[in-house]
Amino acid sequence: MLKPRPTPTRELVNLDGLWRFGVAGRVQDEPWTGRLETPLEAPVPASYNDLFTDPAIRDHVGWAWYQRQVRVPRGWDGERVLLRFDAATHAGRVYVDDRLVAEHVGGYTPFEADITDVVSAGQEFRLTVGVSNELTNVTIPPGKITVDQFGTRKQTYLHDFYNYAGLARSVWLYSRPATHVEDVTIRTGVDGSAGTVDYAVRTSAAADVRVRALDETGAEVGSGTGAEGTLRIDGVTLWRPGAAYLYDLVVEVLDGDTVVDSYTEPFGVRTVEVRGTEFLINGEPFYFTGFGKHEDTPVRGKGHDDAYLVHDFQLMEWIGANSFRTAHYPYAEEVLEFADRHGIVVIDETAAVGINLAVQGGLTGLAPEPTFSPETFNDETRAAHAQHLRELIARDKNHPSVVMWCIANEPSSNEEGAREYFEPLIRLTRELDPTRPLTSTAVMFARADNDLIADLLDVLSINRYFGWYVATGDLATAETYLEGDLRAWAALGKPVMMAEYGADTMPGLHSVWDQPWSEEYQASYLEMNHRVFDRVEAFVGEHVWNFADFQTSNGIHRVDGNKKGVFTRDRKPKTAAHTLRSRWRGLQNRKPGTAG
Ligand code: GCB
Repeated sequence: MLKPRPTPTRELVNLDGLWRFGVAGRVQDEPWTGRLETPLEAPVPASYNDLFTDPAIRDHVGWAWYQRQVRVPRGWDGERVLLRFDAATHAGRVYVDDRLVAEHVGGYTPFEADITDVVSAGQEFRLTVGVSNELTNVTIPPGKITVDQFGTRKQTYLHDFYNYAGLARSVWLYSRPATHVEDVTIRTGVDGSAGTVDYAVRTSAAADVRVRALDETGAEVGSGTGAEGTLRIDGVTLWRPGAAYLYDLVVEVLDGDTVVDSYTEPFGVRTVEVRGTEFLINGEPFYFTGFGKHEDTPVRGKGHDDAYLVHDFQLMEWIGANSFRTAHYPYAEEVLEFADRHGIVVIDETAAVGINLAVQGGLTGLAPEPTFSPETFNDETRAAHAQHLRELIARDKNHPSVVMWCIANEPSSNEEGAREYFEPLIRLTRELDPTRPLTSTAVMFARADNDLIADLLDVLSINRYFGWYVATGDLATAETYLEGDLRAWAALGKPVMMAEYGADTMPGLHSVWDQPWSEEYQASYLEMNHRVFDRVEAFVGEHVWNFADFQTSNGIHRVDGNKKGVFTRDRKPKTAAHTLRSRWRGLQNRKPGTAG
Protein backbone atom coordinates (compact mmCIF):
# COMPACT_ATOMS: atom_id res chain seq x y z
CA MET A 1 0.00 0.00 0.00
CA LEU A 2 1.42 3.33 -1.08
CA LYS A 3 2.17 5.93 1.54
CA PRO A 4 0.04 9.03 0.94
CA ARG A 5 2.21 11.86 -0.36
CA PRO A 6 1.47 15.29 -1.71
CA THR A 7 2.14 15.28 -5.47
CA PRO A 8 1.08 17.52 -8.36
CA THR A 9 -2.19 15.52 -8.47
CA ARG A 10 -2.72 14.62 -4.81
CA GLU A 11 -3.27 16.66 -1.66
CA LEU A 12 -2.82 15.61 1.92
CA VAL A 13 -4.29 16.82 5.21
CA ASN A 14 -2.83 15.53 8.46
CA LEU A 15 -5.46 14.75 11.12
CA ASP A 16 -3.10 14.41 14.10
CA GLY A 17 -3.83 16.37 17.26
CA LEU A 18 -6.27 16.08 20.14
CA TRP A 19 -9.37 13.96 19.55
CA ARG A 20 -12.31 13.35 21.89
CA PHE A 21 -11.69 10.01 23.60
CA GLY A 22 -13.41 7.45 25.80
CA VAL A 23 -13.46 3.71 26.40
CA ALA A 24 -16.54 1.54 25.85
CA GLY A 25 -18.71 1.51 28.95
CA ARG A 26 -17.73 5.12 29.76
CA VAL A 27 -19.28 6.61 26.61
CA GLN A 28 -22.69 6.15 25.03
CA ASP A 29 -23.52 2.97 23.10
CA GLU A 30 -23.03 3.43 19.35
CA PRO A 31 -20.78 6.47 19.86
CA TRP A 32 -20.53 7.13 16.13
CA THR A 33 -24.18 8.27 16.02
CA GLY A 34 -23.47 11.57 17.79
CA ARG A 35 -20.95 13.65 19.66
CA LEU A 36 -18.83 11.41 21.88
CA GLU A 37 -20.05 11.97 25.46
CA THR A 38 -16.75 12.25 27.30
CA PRO A 39 -14.68 14.84 29.16
CA LEU A 40 -11.45 13.29 27.86
CA GLU A 41 -9.22 14.12 24.94
CA ALA A 42 -6.37 11.97 23.63
CA PRO A 43 -3.50 12.92 21.34
CA VAL A 44 -2.98 11.20 18.00
CA PRO A 45 -0.44 9.71 17.52
CA ALA A 46 -0.08 8.06 20.93
CA SER A 47 -1.11 4.91 22.72
CA TYR A 48 -3.87 5.88 25.14
CA ASN A 49 -2.87 3.60 28.05
CA ASP A 50 -0.42 5.81 29.96
CA LEU A 51 -2.16 9.14 29.37
CA PHE A 52 -4.80 8.96 32.07
CA THR A 53 -4.63 8.31 35.82
CA ASP A 54 -7.76 6.14 35.80
CA PRO A 55 -6.72 2.46 36.04
CA ALA A 56 -9.94 1.42 34.32
CA ILE A 57 -8.64 3.03 31.13
CA ARG A 58 -5.17 1.52 31.40
CA ASP A 59 -6.59 -1.95 32.08
CA HIS A 60 -9.51 -1.63 29.68
CA VAL A 61 -10.10 -4.63 27.41
CA GLY A 62 -12.19 -3.92 24.34
CA TRP A 63 -13.12 -0.92 22.23
CA ALA A 64 -11.91 2.61 22.81
CA TRP A 65 -13.35 5.52 20.84
CA TYR A 66 -11.76 8.54 19.19
CA GLN A 67 -13.69 11.33 17.52
CA ARG A 68 -13.11 14.63 15.79
CA GLN A 69 -14.61 16.89 13.14
CA VAL A 70 -12.93 16.99 9.75
CA ARG A 71 -13.48 19.43 6.91
CA VAL A 72 -12.88 18.30 3.34
CA PRO A 73 -10.92 21.04 1.51
CA ARG A 74 -13.24 22.92 -0.78
CA GLY A 75 -10.99 22.41 -3.79
CA TRP A 76 -11.42 18.63 -3.73
CA ASP A 77 -14.63 18.49 -5.76
CA GLY A 78 -14.29 15.80 -8.43
CA GLU A 79 -11.42 14.05 -6.61
CA ARG A 80 -11.58 10.77 -4.75
CA VAL A 81 -11.37 11.45 -1.00
CA LEU A 82 -9.67 8.92 1.26
CA LEU A 83 -8.94 8.40 4.92
CA ARG A 84 -5.69 6.65 5.73
CA PHE A 85 -4.83 5.18 9.11
CA ASP A 86 -1.14 4.39 9.49
CA ALA A 87 -2.18 1.97 12.26
CA ALA A 88 -5.06 1.24 14.65
CA THR A 89 -3.89 -1.20 17.32
CA HIS A 90 -5.12 -3.95 17.14
CA ALA A 91 -8.37 -3.57 15.20
CA GLY A 92 -10.13 -0.51 13.86
CA ARG A 93 -13.62 0.56 12.82
CA VAL A 94 -14.14 3.87 11.08
CA TYR A 95 -17.37 5.84 10.84
CA VAL A 96 -18.06 8.93 8.79
CA ASP A 97 -21.05 10.48 10.53
CA ASP A 98 -23.37 7.50 11.11
CA ARG A 99 -21.86 5.30 8.45
CA LEU A 100 -19.30 2.49 8.81
CA VAL A 101 -16.67 3.05 6.09
CA ALA A 102 -13.81 0.73 7.07
CA GLU A 103 -12.91 -2.18 9.30
CA HIS A 104 -9.42 -3.53 9.73
CA VAL A 105 -7.74 -6.19 11.82
CA GLY A 106 -4.01 -6.04 12.59
CA GLY A 107 -2.48 -3.33 14.73
CA TYR A 108 0.69 -2.37 12.86
CA THR A 109 -0.23 -2.08 9.20
CA PRO A 110 -2.11 0.74 7.46
CA PHE A 111 -5.58 0.77 5.95
CA GLU A 112 -7.71 3.19 3.98
CA ALA A 113 -11.34 4.09 3.35
CA ASP A 114 -12.57 5.73 0.15
CA ILE A 115 -15.19 8.13 1.49
CA THR A 116 -15.87 10.08 -1.71
CA ASP A 117 -19.51 9.06 -1.83
CA VAL A 118 -20.30 10.07 1.74
CA VAL A 119 -18.56 13.46 2.05
CA SER A 120 -18.60 16.74 0.11
CA ALA A 121 -15.84 19.18 -0.72
CA GLY A 122 -15.93 22.14 1.66
CA GLN A 123 -18.18 20.36 4.17
CA GLU A 124 -17.45 19.00 7.62
CA PHE A 125 -18.04 15.45 8.80
CA ARG A 126 -17.83 13.65 12.13
CA LEU A 127 -15.05 11.08 12.12
CA THR A 128 -15.36 8.37 14.79
CA VAL A 129 -12.80 5.63 15.14
CA GLY A 130 -13.11 2.57 17.34
CA VAL A 131 -9.94 0.76 18.31
CA SER A 132 -9.90 -2.64 20.00
CA ASN A 133 -6.93 -3.97 21.98
CA GLU A 134 -8.24 -7.54 22.15
CA LEU A 135 -5.86 -10.39 21.42
CA THR A 136 -7.09 -13.95 20.94
CA ASN A 137 -5.81 -17.25 19.58
CA VAL A 138 -6.62 -16.05 16.05
CA THR A 139 -5.03 -12.58 16.18
CA ILE A 140 -1.43 -11.65 15.37
CA PRO A 141 0.02 -11.26 17.95
CA PRO A 142 -2.05 -13.78 19.89
CA GLY A 143 -3.45 -13.54 23.39
CA LYS A 144 -6.29 -14.72 25.57
CA ILE A 145 -9.22 -12.97 27.23
CA THR A 146 -10.65 -14.29 30.47
CA VAL A 147 -13.32 -13.00 32.85
CA ASP A 148 -12.39 -12.91 36.53
CA GLN A 149 -14.62 -13.58 39.57
CA PHE A 150 -15.71 -9.93 39.60
CA GLY A 151 -16.83 -10.09 35.99
CA THR A 152 -13.86 -8.01 34.78
CA ARG A 153 -12.37 -8.93 31.42
CA LYS A 154 -8.64 -9.59 31.57
CA GLN A 155 -6.21 -9.73 28.67
CA THR A 156 -3.16 -11.98 28.81
CA TYR A 157 -0.62 -12.52 26.08
CA LEU A 158 2.52 -14.42 25.22
CA HIS A 159 4.98 -11.54 25.00
CA ASP A 160 6.46 -9.39 27.75
CA PHE A 161 6.07 -5.91 26.24
CA TYR A 162 3.00 -3.96 27.32
CA ASN A 163 -0.05 -4.27 25.09
CA TYR A 164 -0.26 -0.61 24.16
CA ALA A 165 -3.27 0.30 22.03
CA GLY A 166 -4.94 3.19 20.27
CA LEU A 167 -4.07 5.42 17.34
CA ALA A 168 -0.29 5.36 17.76
CA ARG A 169 0.48 6.56 14.24
CA SER A 170 -0.78 9.36 12.03
CA VAL A 171 -4.19 9.70 10.42
CA TRP A 172 -4.56 11.37 7.04
CA LEU A 173 -7.22 12.73 4.71
CA TYR A 174 -6.06 12.79 1.13
CA SER A 175 -7.27 13.32 -2.39
CA ARG A 176 -6.48 11.15 -5.36
CA PRO A 177 -7.65 11.31 -8.97
CA ALA A 178 -10.26 8.76 -10.13
CA THR A 179 -7.72 7.13 -12.43
CA HIS A 180 -4.62 6.72 -10.36
CA VAL A 181 -1.51 4.78 -9.43
CA GLU A 182 -2.62 2.00 -7.06
CA ASP A 183 0.74 0.39 -6.42
CA VAL A 184 4.39 0.45 -7.45
CA THR A 185 6.90 -2.36 -6.98
CA ILE A 186 10.60 -1.63 -7.47
CA ARG A 187 13.33 -4.29 -7.54
CA THR A 188 16.90 -3.36 -8.20
CA GLY A 189 20.03 -5.09 -9.46
CA VAL A 190 23.60 -4.26 -10.33
CA ASP A 191 25.21 -4.81 -13.72
CA GLY A 192 28.82 -3.64 -13.66
CA SER A 193 28.73 0.07 -12.93
CA ALA A 194 25.05 0.31 -13.90
CA GLY A 195 21.98 -0.20 -11.76
CA THR A 196 18.94 -2.02 -13.08
CA VAL A 197 15.51 -0.99 -11.86
CA ASP A 198 12.62 -3.36 -12.53
CA TYR A 199 9.37 -1.56 -11.93
CA ALA A 200 5.75 -2.67 -12.00
CA VAL A 201 2.91 -0.17 -11.73
CA ARG A 202 -0.70 -1.06 -10.99
CA THR A 203 -3.29 1.51 -12.00
CA SER A 204 -6.93 1.74 -10.94
CA ALA A 205 -8.08 1.50 -14.58
CA ALA A 206 -6.41 0.76 -17.90
CA ALA A 207 -4.23 3.77 -18.70
CA ASP A 208 -0.86 4.71 -20.19
CA VAL A 209 2.01 4.89 -17.72
CA ARG A 210 5.27 6.82 -17.89
CA VAL A 211 8.11 6.57 -15.36
CA ARG A 212 11.21 8.65 -14.75
CA ALA A 213 14.08 7.99 -12.37
CA LEU A 214 15.64 11.10 -10.81
CA ASP A 215 18.87 11.26 -8.85
CA GLU A 216 19.33 13.25 -5.64
CA THR A 217 19.94 16.47 -7.61
CA GLY A 218 16.67 15.98 -9.49
CA ALA A 219 18.42 15.08 -12.77
CA GLU A 220 16.69 12.45 -14.88
CA VAL A 221 18.81 9.29 -15.08
CA GLY A 222 16.36 6.92 -16.74
CA SER A 223 12.85 6.78 -18.17
CA GLY A 224 10.37 4.35 -19.62
CA THR A 225 6.79 3.84 -20.70
CA GLY A 226 4.36 1.06 -19.88
CA ALA A 227 3.19 -0.41 -16.61
CA GLU A 228 6.21 -2.69 -16.37
CA GLY A 229 9.78 -2.42 -17.47
CA THR A 230 13.42 -2.10 -16.58
CA LEU A 231 15.37 1.13 -16.33
CA ARG A 232 19.13 1.22 -16.51
CA ILE A 233 21.05 3.79 -14.48
CA ASP A 234 24.60 4.08 -15.82
CA GLY A 235 27.24 5.03 -13.26
CA VAL A 236 24.77 4.26 -10.51
CA THR A 237 25.39 5.33 -6.93
CA LEU A 238 24.51 2.34 -4.81
CA TRP A 239 22.59 2.41 -1.56
CA ARG A 240 25.10 1.11 0.96
CA PRO A 241 24.96 0.54 4.71
CA GLY A 242 26.24 3.74 6.26
CA ALA A 243 26.21 5.52 2.89
CA ALA A 244 22.63 5.83 1.73
CA TYR A 245 21.75 7.12 -1.71
CA LEU A 246 18.16 7.44 -2.87
CA TYR A 247 16.64 7.95 -6.28
CA ASP A 248 13.02 8.92 -6.96
CA LEU A 249 10.77 7.02 -9.31
CA VAL A 250 8.20 9.47 -10.66
CA VAL A 251 5.22 7.48 -11.92
CA GLU A 252 2.69 9.24 -14.14
CA VAL A 253 -0.68 8.04 -15.40
CA LEU A 254 -1.53 9.62 -18.74
CA ASP A 255 -4.67 10.40 -20.66
CA GLY A 256 -3.19 11.36 -24.03
CA ASP A 257 -0.66 14.05 -23.12
CA THR A 258 -2.36 14.96 -19.87
CA VAL A 259 -0.90 13.72 -16.61
CA VAL A 260 -3.94 12.53 -14.65
CA ASP A 261 -1.99 11.17 -11.67
CA SER A 262 1.57 11.49 -10.47
CA TYR A 263 3.17 9.61 -7.61
CA THR A 264 6.79 9.61 -6.47
CA GLU A 265 8.35 6.59 -4.77
CA PRO A 266 11.92 6.86 -3.43
CA PHE A 267 14.16 3.84 -3.93
CA GLY A 268 17.76 2.77 -3.50
CA VAL A 269 19.76 0.52 -5.80
CA ARG A 270 21.26 -2.37 -3.88
CA THR A 271 21.28 -6.15 -3.84
CA VAL A 272 20.89 -8.59 -0.98
CA GLU A 273 21.88 -12.23 -1.10
CA VAL A 274 22.72 -15.15 1.13
CA ARG A 275 25.59 -17.20 -0.23
CA GLY A 276 26.87 -20.15 1.78
CA THR A 277 27.29 -18.81 5.30
CA GLU A 278 27.57 -15.17 4.21
CA PHE A 279 25.04 -12.36 4.15
CA LEU A 280 25.90 -10.12 1.20
CA ILE A 281 24.78 -6.56 0.53
CA ASN A 282 25.91 -5.39 -2.92
CA GLY A 283 27.98 -8.55 -3.12
CA GLU A 284 29.99 -7.68 0.01
CA PRO A 285 29.80 -9.61 3.30
CA PHE A 286 27.76 -7.71 5.85
CA TYR A 287 28.06 -8.18 9.62
CA PHE A 288 25.05 -6.91 11.58
CA THR A 289 25.75 -4.86 14.71
CA GLY A 290 22.87 -3.34 16.60
CA PHE A 291 19.73 -4.11 18.49
CA GLY A 292 16.33 -5.56 18.75
CA LYS A 293 14.35 -2.39 19.42
CA HIS A 294 10.83 -1.51 20.50
CA GLU A 295 8.56 1.39 19.76
CA ASP A 296 8.29 2.46 23.38
CA THR A 297 8.59 5.77 25.18
CA PRO A 298 7.24 7.21 28.42
CA VAL A 299 3.68 8.57 28.29
CA ARG A 300 3.30 8.03 24.52
CA GLY A 301 3.64 4.23 24.72
CA LYS A 302 4.01 3.11 21.12
CA GLY A 303 3.07 6.52 19.74
CA HIS A 304 5.39 7.52 16.92
CA ASP A 305 7.57 10.48 17.86
CA ASP A 306 10.02 12.14 15.48
CA ALA A 307 12.16 13.46 18.36
CA TYR A 308 12.77 9.95 19.70
CA LEU A 309 13.27 8.74 16.12
CA VAL A 310 16.10 11.20 15.52
CA HIS A 311 17.61 10.67 18.96
CA ASP A 312 17.51 6.86 18.75
CA PHE A 313 19.28 6.93 15.39
CA GLN A 314 21.86 9.34 16.80
CA LEU A 315 22.53 6.93 19.65
CA MET A 316 22.77 4.02 17.24
CA GLU A 317 25.34 5.92 15.21
CA TRP A 318 27.22 6.92 18.39
CA ILE A 319 27.44 3.31 19.52
CA GLY A 320 28.40 1.92 16.10
CA ALA A 321 25.17 0.06 15.33
CA ASN A 322 24.65 -0.49 11.62
CA SER A 323 21.26 -2.21 11.88
CA PHE A 324 18.24 -3.12 14.00
CA ARG A 325 15.33 -5.53 14.01
CA THR A 326 11.79 -4.17 14.24
CA ALA A 327 11.04 -6.41 17.21
CA HIS A 328 8.21 -7.47 17.53
CA TYR A 329 5.98 -5.81 14.91
CA PRO A 330 6.28 -3.53 11.87
CA TYR A 331 7.37 -0.03 12.92
CA ALA A 332 5.99 3.29 11.71
CA GLU A 333 6.80 3.99 8.07
CA GLU A 334 8.66 7.14 9.14
CA VAL A 335 11.22 4.88 10.85
CA LEU A 336 11.92 2.92 7.67
CA GLU A 337 12.10 6.08 5.58
CA PHE A 338 14.63 7.48 8.03
CA ALA A 339 16.66 4.26 7.85
CA ASP A 340 16.52 4.51 4.03
CA ARG A 341 17.88 8.05 4.13
CA HIS A 342 20.60 7.32 6.69
CA GLY A 343 21.88 3.94 5.56
CA ILE A 344 20.76 1.90 8.55
CA VAL A 345 19.98 -1.74 7.75
CA VAL A 346 16.64 -3.15 8.94
CA ILE A 347 15.37 -6.65 9.63
CA ASP A 348 11.62 -6.18 9.26
CA GLU A 349 9.64 -8.38 11.64
CA THR A 350 5.97 -9.33 11.66
CA ALA A 351 3.80 -9.01 14.75
CA ALA A 352 3.80 -12.81 15.12
CA VAL A 353 5.33 -12.87 18.58
CA GLY A 354 4.21 -15.58 20.97
CA ILE A 355 3.14 -18.42 18.66
CA ASN A 356 4.46 -20.51 21.48
CA LEU A 357 2.65 -22.11 24.40
CA ALA A 358 5.77 -23.96 25.58
CA VAL A 359 7.11 -20.73 27.08
CA GLN A 360 4.19 -20.88 29.54
CA GLY A 361 5.73 -24.10 30.82
CA GLY A 362 8.64 -22.01 32.08
CA LEU A 363 12.15 -23.32 31.81
CA THR A 364 10.95 -26.93 31.56
CA GLY A 365 9.97 -26.14 27.99
CA LEU A 366 7.00 -28.46 28.34
CA ALA A 367 3.85 -27.13 26.74
CA PRO A 368 0.86 -27.35 29.08
CA GLU A 369 -1.18 -27.51 25.88
CA PRO A 370 0.03 -27.97 22.32
CA THR A 371 0.91 -24.79 20.45
CA PHE A 372 -0.46 -25.99 17.14
CA SER A 373 -3.94 -27.52 17.43
CA PRO A 374 -7.53 -26.68 16.43
CA GLU A 375 -8.15 -25.24 19.93
CA THR A 376 -4.93 -23.21 20.15
CA PHE A 377 -3.06 -21.85 17.09
CA ASN A 378 -4.90 -23.18 14.07
CA ASP A 379 -5.73 -22.56 10.41
CA GLU A 380 -7.47 -19.31 11.30
CA THR A 381 -4.35 -18.09 13.15
CA ARG A 382 -2.25 -18.97 10.13
CA ALA A 383 -4.68 -17.13 7.84
CA ALA A 384 -4.33 -14.02 10.03
CA HIS A 385 -0.54 -14.43 9.94
CA ALA A 386 -0.65 -14.75 6.13
CA GLN A 387 -2.79 -11.62 5.81
CA HIS A 388 -0.37 -9.77 8.07
CA LEU A 389 2.56 -10.85 5.88
CA ARG A 390 0.72 -9.62 2.77
CA GLU A 391 0.09 -6.24 4.35
CA LEU A 392 3.63 -5.91 5.70
CA ILE A 393 5.27 -6.70 2.38
CA ALA A 394 2.80 -4.50 0.47
CA ARG A 395 3.79 -1.63 2.77
CA ASP A 396 7.55 -2.14 3.06
CA LYS A 397 8.69 -3.85 -0.15
CA ASN A 398 10.33 -0.74 -1.67
CA HIS A 399 12.52 0.22 1.28
CA PRO A 400 16.19 -0.34 0.50
CA SER A 401 16.97 -0.43 4.23
CA VAL A 402 14.86 -3.57 4.64
CA VAL A 403 17.19 -6.47 3.83
CA MET A 404 15.36 -9.40 5.41
CA TRP A 405 11.89 -10.42 6.62
CA CYS A 406 11.58 -12.00 10.03
CA ILE A 407 8.37 -13.98 9.87
CA ALA A 408 8.00 -14.67 13.61
CA ASN A 409 9.67 -14.18 16.97
CA GLU A 410 10.36 -17.29 19.02
CA PRO A 411 7.64 -19.55 17.70
CA SER A 412 7.55 -23.08 19.09
CA SER A 413 9.55 -24.24 16.08
CA ASN A 414 10.65 -27.47 17.75
CA GLU A 415 7.08 -28.59 18.42
CA GLU A 416 4.92 -30.92 16.37
CA GLY A 417 2.86 -28.92 13.90
CA ALA A 418 5.45 -26.14 13.47
CA ARG A 419 6.43 -27.19 9.98
CA GLU A 420 2.83 -27.55 8.83
CA TYR A 421 2.11 -24.08 10.23
CA PHE A 422 5.18 -22.32 8.80
CA GLU A 423 5.86 -23.98 5.45
CA PRO A 424 2.89 -22.34 3.66
CA LEU A 425 3.72 -18.96 5.24
CA ILE A 426 7.33 -19.17 4.10
CA ARG A 427 6.21 -20.15 0.60
CA LEU A 428 3.81 -17.19 0.55
CA THR A 429 6.52 -14.77 1.70
CA ARG A 430 8.86 -15.94 -1.04
CA GLU A 431 6.09 -15.51 -3.64
CA LEU A 432 5.33 -12.00 -2.39
CA ASP A 433 9.00 -11.04 -2.36
CA PRO A 434 11.52 -13.31 -4.06
CA THR A 435 14.33 -10.80 -3.46
CA ARG A 436 14.83 -10.77 0.30
CA PRO A 437 16.14 -13.55 2.55
CA LEU A 438 13.91 -14.89 5.31
CA THR A 439 14.50 -15.59 8.95
CA SER A 440 12.61 -16.36 12.14
CA THR A 441 14.11 -16.12 15.63
CA ALA A 442 14.72 -19.35 17.53
CA VAL A 443 13.52 -19.63 21.12
CA MET A 444 15.85 -21.28 23.64
CA PHE A 445 14.01 -24.64 23.45
CA ALA A 446 14.51 -24.77 19.69
CA ARG A 447 17.98 -26.15 19.09
CA ALA A 448 19.83 -27.13 15.95
CA ASP A 449 18.95 -30.80 16.58
CA ASN A 450 15.20 -30.41 17.15
CA ASP A 451 14.15 -27.31 15.21
CA LEU A 452 11.65 -28.19 12.48
CA ILE A 453 11.82 -25.10 10.23
CA ALA A 454 15.50 -24.10 10.06
CA ASP A 455 15.99 -25.72 6.64
CA LEU A 456 13.22 -23.50 5.23
CA LEU A 457 14.96 -20.27 6.28
CA ASP A 458 17.94 -18.39 4.81
CA VAL A 459 19.46 -17.00 7.98
CA LEU A 460 19.32 -18.68 11.39
CA SER A 461 18.54 -16.01 13.98
CA ILE A 462 19.08 -17.27 17.49
CA ASN A 463 17.79 -15.77 20.76
CA ARG A 464 19.83 -16.92 23.74
CA TYR A 465 20.14 -15.79 27.35
CA PHE A 466 22.90 -18.04 28.72
CA GLY A 467 24.20 -16.17 31.74
CA TRP A 468 20.80 -14.63 32.39
CA TYR A 469 17.81 -17.01 32.42
CA VAL A 470 20.16 -20.03 32.36
CA ALA A 471 23.45 -20.17 34.34
CA THR A 472 22.51 -16.86 35.98
CA GLY A 473 25.59 -15.11 37.28
CA ASP A 474 27.88 -17.90 36.05
CA LEU A 475 29.48 -16.59 32.89
CA ALA A 476 32.06 -19.40 32.65
CA THR A 477 29.33 -22.06 32.44
CA ALA A 478 27.22 -19.83 30.21
CA GLU A 479 30.13 -19.49 27.79
CA THR A 480 30.40 -23.27 27.30
CA TYR A 481 26.62 -23.64 26.85
CA LEU A 482 26.51 -20.82 24.32
CA GLU A 483 29.43 -22.09 22.30
CA GLY A 484 27.98 -25.60 22.09
CA ASP A 485 24.61 -24.26 21.05
CA LEU A 486 25.89 -21.87 18.38
CA ARG A 487 28.38 -24.34 16.91
CA ALA A 488 25.52 -26.81 16.39
CA TRP A 489 23.53 -24.16 14.52
CA ALA A 490 26.58 -23.18 12.46
CA ALA A 491 27.00 -26.83 11.43
CA LEU A 492 23.71 -26.53 9.49
CA GLY A 493 25.67 -24.60 6.87
CA LYS A 494 23.70 -21.34 6.88
CA PRO A 495 24.55 -17.87 8.18
CA VAL A 496 23.88 -17.62 11.90
CA MET A 497 23.22 -14.43 13.82
CA MET A 498 22.44 -13.68 17.41
CA ALA A 499 19.10 -11.89 17.25
CA GLU A 500 18.75 -11.50 21.03
CA TYR A 501 21.17 -11.65 23.94
CA GLY A 502 20.93 -9.45 26.98
CA ALA A 503 20.81 -9.07 30.73
CA ASP A 504 18.46 -6.97 32.85
CA THR A 505 20.40 -4.12 34.44
CA MET A 506 19.45 -1.59 37.07
CA PRO A 507 21.17 1.68 36.20
CA GLY A 508 23.31 2.78 39.13
CA LEU A 509 23.79 -0.71 40.57
CA HIS A 510 27.51 -1.53 40.63
CA SER A 511 29.56 -4.51 41.71
CA VAL A 512 33.10 -5.82 41.53
CA TRP A 513 31.67 -9.37 41.24
CA ASP A 514 29.59 -11.03 38.56
CA GLN A 515 26.41 -9.79 40.13
CA PRO A 516 23.30 -9.99 37.95
CA TRP A 517 21.46 -6.66 37.54
CA SER A 518 24.67 -4.65 38.00
CA GLU A 519 25.99 -2.47 35.17
CA GLU A 520 29.29 -4.37 35.23
CA TYR A 521 27.51 -7.71 34.83
CA GLN A 522 25.67 -6.53 31.72
CA ALA A 523 29.00 -5.46 30.22
CA SER A 524 30.75 -8.74 31.15
CA TYR A 525 27.79 -10.75 29.89
CA LEU A 526 28.00 -9.02 26.50
CA GLU A 527 31.78 -9.50 26.35
CA MET A 528 31.37 -13.21 27.07
CA ASN A 529 28.90 -13.47 24.19
CA HIS A 530 31.26 -11.61 21.87
CA ARG A 531 34.13 -13.96 22.65
CA VAL A 532 31.94 -16.86 21.53
CA PHE A 533 30.62 -15.10 18.41
CA ASP A 534 34.17 -14.40 17.29
CA ARG A 535 35.00 -18.10 17.48
CA VAL A 536 32.06 -19.25 15.30
CA GLU A 537 32.85 -19.14 11.57
CA ALA A 538 29.33 -18.81 10.15
CA PHE A 539 28.46 -15.84 12.31
CA VAL A 540 26.94 -12.82 10.51
CA GLY A 541 25.80 -10.55 13.27
CA GLU A 542 24.86 -9.55 16.77
CA HIS A 543 21.72 -7.73 17.91
CA VAL A 544 21.64 -7.00 21.61
CA TRP A 545 18.33 -7.22 23.45
CA ASN A 546 17.36 -4.39 23.85
CA PHE A 547 18.27 -0.93 22.63
CA ALA A 548 16.44 0.68 25.58
CA ASP A 549 14.47 -0.35 28.65
CA PHE A 550 10.79 -0.75 27.77
CA GLN A 551 7.43 -1.14 29.47
CA THR A 552 5.99 -4.58 30.12
CA SER A 553 2.82 -6.02 31.57
CA ASN A 554 2.82 -6.71 35.31
CA GLY A 555 4.94 -9.67 36.33
CA ILE A 556 7.36 -10.83 38.97
CA HIS A 557 10.27 -10.87 36.51
CA ARG A 558 9.96 -7.17 35.77
CA VAL A 559 10.42 -4.05 37.88
CA ASP A 560 8.75 -1.19 36.00
CA GLY A 561 9.50 -2.91 32.72
CA ASN A 562 12.20 -4.90 30.99
CA LYS A 563 15.60 -3.51 31.97
CA LYS A 564 17.75 -5.20 29.33
CA GLY A 565 18.20 -1.87 27.62
CA VAL A 566 21.71 -0.72 26.88
CA PHE A 567 20.09 2.69 27.26
CA THR A 568 17.50 3.52 29.91
CA ARG A 569 13.94 4.22 28.84
CA ASP A 570 14.84 7.92 28.69
CA ARG A 571 17.90 7.02 26.58
CA LYS A 572 20.79 7.45 29.04
CA PRO A 573 23.70 5.04 28.41
CA LYS A 574 24.42 2.26 30.89
CA THR A 575 28.03 1.09 31.28
CA ALA A 576 27.48 -1.58 28.61
CA ALA A 577 26.85 1.14 26.02
CA HIS A 578 30.54 2.03 26.20
CA THR A 579 31.54 -1.65 25.96
CA LEU A 580 29.51 -2.02 22.78
CA ARG A 581 30.76 1.25 21.39
CA SER A 582 34.39 0.22 21.62
CA ARG A 583 33.63 -3.12 19.95
CA TRP A 584 31.28 -1.97 17.19
CA ARG A 585 32.94 1.24 16.10
CA GLY A 586 35.96 -0.80 15.06
CA LEU A 587 34.07 -3.38 13.04
CA GLN A 588 32.84 -1.30 10.07
CA ASN A 589 30.20 -3.82 8.91
CA ARG A 590 32.75 -6.64 9.01
CA LYS A 591 33.16 -9.64 11.20
CA PRO A 592 36.10 -9.26 13.59
CA GLY A 593 39.27 -10.74 12.20
CA THR A 594 38.24 -10.51 8.55
CA ALA A 595 40.10 -8.32 6.09
CA GLY A 596 38.63 -5.16 4.63
C1 GCB B 1 12.79 -12.97 24.54
C2 GCB B 1 11.77 -12.24 23.76
C3 GCB B 1 11.71 -10.77 24.10
C4 GCB B 1 11.82 -10.59 25.62
C5 GCB B 1 13.15 -11.14 26.05
C6 GCB B 1 13.38 -11.04 27.57
O1 GCB B 1 13.22 -14.03 24.21
O2 GCB B 1 11.92 -12.40 22.37
O3 GCB B 1 10.52 -10.22 23.61
O4 GCB B 1 11.68 -9.26 26.00
O5 GCB B 1 13.24 -12.49 25.72
O6 GCB B 1 13.94 -10.05 28.00
O7 GCB B 1 12.98 -11.94 28.28
